[in-house]
Amino acid sequence: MHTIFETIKTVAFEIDNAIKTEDLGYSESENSSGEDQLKLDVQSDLIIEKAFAPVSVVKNLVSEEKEGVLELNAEGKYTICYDPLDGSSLVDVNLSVGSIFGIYEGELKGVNLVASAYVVYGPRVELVIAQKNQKPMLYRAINHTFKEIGEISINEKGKLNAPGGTQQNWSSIHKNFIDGLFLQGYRLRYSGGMVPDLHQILLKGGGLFSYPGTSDKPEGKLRQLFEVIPFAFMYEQAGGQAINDKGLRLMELIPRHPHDTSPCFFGSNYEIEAMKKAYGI
Ligand code: FDP
Repeated sequence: MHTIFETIKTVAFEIDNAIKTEDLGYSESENSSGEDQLKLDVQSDLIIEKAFAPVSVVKNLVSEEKEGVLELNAEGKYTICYDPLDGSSLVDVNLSVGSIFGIYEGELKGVNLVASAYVVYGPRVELVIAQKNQKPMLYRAINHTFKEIGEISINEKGKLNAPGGTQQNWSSIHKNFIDGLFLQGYRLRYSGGMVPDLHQILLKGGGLFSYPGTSDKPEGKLRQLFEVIPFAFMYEQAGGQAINDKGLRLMELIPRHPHDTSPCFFGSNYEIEAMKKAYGI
């Protein structure tokens, strides 16, 4: 596992360098979810693929940018599911973006995730690694080395509210719930980048990030293997909760296809309990 984390540190610097120096145009291909691929997405994907190819414990790679599974080492133990550059459309307006990694052992489902990590490319580059029975650890890039900053713990109740999805397509239950949080004094914090938005809630002590099922996207937008399950693990390890709209722990999701999505709610205990009440689950 140590080699995997060290490789993530290396790719973080390479992707950060690509963000700061490369062309921001669109490539000629679409990704598996039918979105136009930015050149930076494709490049970040290649950086990760190249870096993991010689890592013998890695059996397979599954990328948000690719259809299917890429086999690396038949004898390897882990499959890494990753989103190389999440929120990449925010690069051209100079907002923060990120990379997300879920490390699975065995079949690709929530309960088989053994560790997760994400990198935030913002004014600073930060990395968070979560492992079993430990609080997530925050690292910050200083002089081209990741320095350990400290463990991340989420409070029982926070102050921030990050509601995803197009509001006109929300259910009335969801709208009432989100409005109710604002009426209690919660502040809106939503950039449109899942990594910085969830990172902010974790580091500011708590709150809620939601991406519900909507009338146009009943299964939500965020992908289970690359986005939802890795962050669910982070939030649970930090002392928070992560569930879907039926009250199922996101860690119990079993994707049928690598690109399956799920409605998702990540937060402190108070906000998740309030959500369960509002949804009647
Ligand atoms: P993006 O499409 O820019 O890659 O991964 C999907 C994602 O970004 C998340 O990072 C982000 O939280 C979400 O989509 C934003 O979606 P909405 O604009 O629909 O709120």
